[in-house]
Amino acid sequence: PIPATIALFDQLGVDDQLAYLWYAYTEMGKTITPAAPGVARLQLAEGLLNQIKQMSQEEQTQVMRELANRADSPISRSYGFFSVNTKLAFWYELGELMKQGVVTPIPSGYQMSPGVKVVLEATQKLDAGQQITVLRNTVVDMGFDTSALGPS
Ligand code: 45D
Repeated sequence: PIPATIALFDQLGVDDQLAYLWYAYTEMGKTITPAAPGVARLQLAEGLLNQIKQMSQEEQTQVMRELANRADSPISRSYGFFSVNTKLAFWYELGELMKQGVVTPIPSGYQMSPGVKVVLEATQKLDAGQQITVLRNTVVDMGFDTSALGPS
């Protein structure tokens, strides 16, 4: 069930992937204790989060799209160096910042696409540990992996 769920996620477009993460985050917010993402991990991501906080709303959305898109950008490269749990903690914190209104929220009136619904429902059928595995897999490949460039 885990690989199948990840395969469904991989078929989503960039905005649908972001929407999926958002709804997974709002669902999991009830089960993940705020302590879980770990203050230590967030320190590693703090520079990036601070840069994002200072951007315009359009730029914030753009950065999140670039991460999901694996685009080659400075922020995407920095993200690429994070460990998988730091990547999760980073997204978790972005979710918190969106809730606080510091980072631009999901557009009002947004309706999730059928594709997002399918992946969310598949995720909800998994147990908590499996859900985290799915989420690890969704965020690990985001950002730009400089090792893919090979030796220079
Ligand atoms: O449709 O350290 C647009 C543990 C327009 C423990 C949009 C853990 C179009 C160890 C504006 C683009 C393993 C528990 C949409 C950690 C459109 C540890 C916007 C795990 C929708 C860390 C979309 C922690 C946007 C876990 C802006 C499991 C979407 C953390 C933004 C999980 C989505 C965190 C965001 C998750 C989603 C965070 C910010 C799933 C955040 C998700």
